[in-house]
Amino acid sequence: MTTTPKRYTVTAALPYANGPVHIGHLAGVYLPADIYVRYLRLQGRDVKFICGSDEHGVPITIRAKKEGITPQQAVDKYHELIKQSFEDFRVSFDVYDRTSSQIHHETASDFFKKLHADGKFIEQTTQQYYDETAQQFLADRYIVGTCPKCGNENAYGDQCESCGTSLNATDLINPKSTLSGAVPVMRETKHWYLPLNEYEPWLREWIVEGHKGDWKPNVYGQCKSWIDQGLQPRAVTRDLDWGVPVPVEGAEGKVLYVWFDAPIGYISATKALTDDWEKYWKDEETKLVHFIGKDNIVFHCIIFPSMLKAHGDYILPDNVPANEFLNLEGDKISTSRNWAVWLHEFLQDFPGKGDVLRYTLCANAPETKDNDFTWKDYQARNNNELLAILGNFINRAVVLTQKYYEGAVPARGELTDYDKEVLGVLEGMPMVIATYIERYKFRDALGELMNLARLGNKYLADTEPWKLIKTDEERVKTIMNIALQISGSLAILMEPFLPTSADKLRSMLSMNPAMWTDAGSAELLPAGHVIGKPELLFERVEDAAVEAQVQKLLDTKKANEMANAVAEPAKENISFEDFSKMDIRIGTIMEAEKVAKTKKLLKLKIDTGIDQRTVVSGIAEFFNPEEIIGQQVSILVNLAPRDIKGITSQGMILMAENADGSLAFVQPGKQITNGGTVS
Ligand code: B3M
Ligand code: ZN
Repeated sequence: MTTTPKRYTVTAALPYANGPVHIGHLAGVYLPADIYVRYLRLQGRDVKFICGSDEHGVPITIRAKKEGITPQQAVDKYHELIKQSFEDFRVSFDVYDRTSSQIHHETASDFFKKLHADGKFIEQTTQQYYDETAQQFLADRYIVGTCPKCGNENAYGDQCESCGTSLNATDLINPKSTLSGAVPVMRETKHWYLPLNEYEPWLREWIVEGHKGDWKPNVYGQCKSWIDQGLQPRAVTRDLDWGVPVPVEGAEGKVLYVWFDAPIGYISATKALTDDWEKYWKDEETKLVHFIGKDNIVFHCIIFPSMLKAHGDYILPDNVPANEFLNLEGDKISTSRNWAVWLHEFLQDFPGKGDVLRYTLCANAPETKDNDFTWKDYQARNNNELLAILGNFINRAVVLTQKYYEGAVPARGELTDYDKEVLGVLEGMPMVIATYIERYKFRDALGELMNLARLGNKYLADTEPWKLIKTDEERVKTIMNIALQISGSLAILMEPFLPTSADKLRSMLSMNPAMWTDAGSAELLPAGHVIGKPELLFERVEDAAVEAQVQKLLDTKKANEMANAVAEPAKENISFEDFSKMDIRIGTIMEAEKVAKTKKLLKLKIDTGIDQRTVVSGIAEFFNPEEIIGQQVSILVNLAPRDIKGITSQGMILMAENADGSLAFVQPGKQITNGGTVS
């Protein structure tokens, strides 16, 4: 579409209601979508921003089982949590619905019925894994086994998370049901398939020919490779008891495949929003844009469009600007490993700082490749950019206006070449930023916004009104007028990116609601307009705050290591005679001191009941000498003496090693007389 479309339908992927949302979701999908929509609204375009919770499918049933609750209870809990996080981060959906709603069940059901009645499906009976203990067919995610590619023993029936290979359940070596642990058997089951192969020529024409150079290279490339590999019929039903029941005869116990019903959720949510929904889905003059993460590309570019095409009444997406993934401190974000910054937790730790996270995530968005979020970068973006550039400029402009003119915008006098140059850049800025946004280049758009703030800063630094005020009051009026026009434009142009700060700035400048095209004007804040009092837009992020977050992640890493620790295999058998050669006693530590010039060694004096003797032990990294005096320990007393750093060590203290490498004494469960034997 080259001309301005009549209206827009913008969707953001429906998050599974099986857990809270994290920074990866925000950076990849919801933030770019929100920036785009807020921008369109400022342009006065007719737009509906659609989202909701994806409440069906195996991810939900797995989660519910894990928490010991019903699927309905699980989706109720996470739907609310997710919805709240989006509100808190000011993601401005027109509707946030859910796929367990009545209206969605009807819409999805009707969609299936129409395709069924029109003969768009093929029916096929196949053999599928069945768990005889749990008495149910096993979805791919309910089967684990050894990955044929990399040997990972915990690969799922659809994918190995270790090497990333996508799998069929039948590829797994030694498959096991995660429901009961049973070895699954094969059973016959009937399903409905969408023959994607029949849509191949059309998909090739529509995407490979039609959207070349228009869709993002990562999206286009993935689609092309799917199509080039040849498409197969795809089952759109499942043997599962959670979801939209398959609305035809002979389908008892079967539901629609979650990837069949979920995208229809966009349509149902629009219905829930407005009676006028049809024009947002059926009028060719509507531009449909899907914001998603890269793992959803095939569903939004191949499968859903084929469904829409099969149905016949609907428009197709104009673009699917999918993003790559965001990593966290160098590691893949993972819900199961709790390796994430959860949105609701972020706001508990940084109340009112939603914009700072929005800024960091947009400035570092994974638009063309996977990117990494680090707390150091978060701090630097806040302190060196938001605070030092944007906040500083606004603060100077507002404070000086209050100081010199009691808040009234002064009139401009004669313009220098420099003034004209600055006003020229200002005038062009809305267009520059708009062009980037319309091409889904949100990082670049934000970069230009900051360039405008940089320009404002430089203009004040170069012209130094605070010095000039003593010698040339007239000139200062012009300078401050220009600085205020830049400030006003910033308030408008930053709204898509930093909505809360934009609200603050607009109220600081006492501005009326304005449109995108009002920005850039040299008359935005007319002479005589009275602005409000200065307020700080941003605050410094201190070292301690980000260090605490890094520590939280280190704790998570440690907890994961402990949870995943596998005990070493047992050593070879020994005889009782071998064992009884060891003379192990209980003794008490009498003295302890560090061995000079070493990191790990402590010199201990132990009362073994037999004697008092010296033992050198490599435990200094885990114990302070003062703290262990008086403690009872187990000591092997007949180990041949050894010289360690010039000290003769007589015996060895028994230690237990934790999965993280930390050490603990092997101690008696109650006080034992020194010299008591351990056997
Ligand atoms: N719930 C998958 C995901 O959250 C899925 C998206 C549905 S969009 C129609 O990645
Ligand atoms: Zn693998």
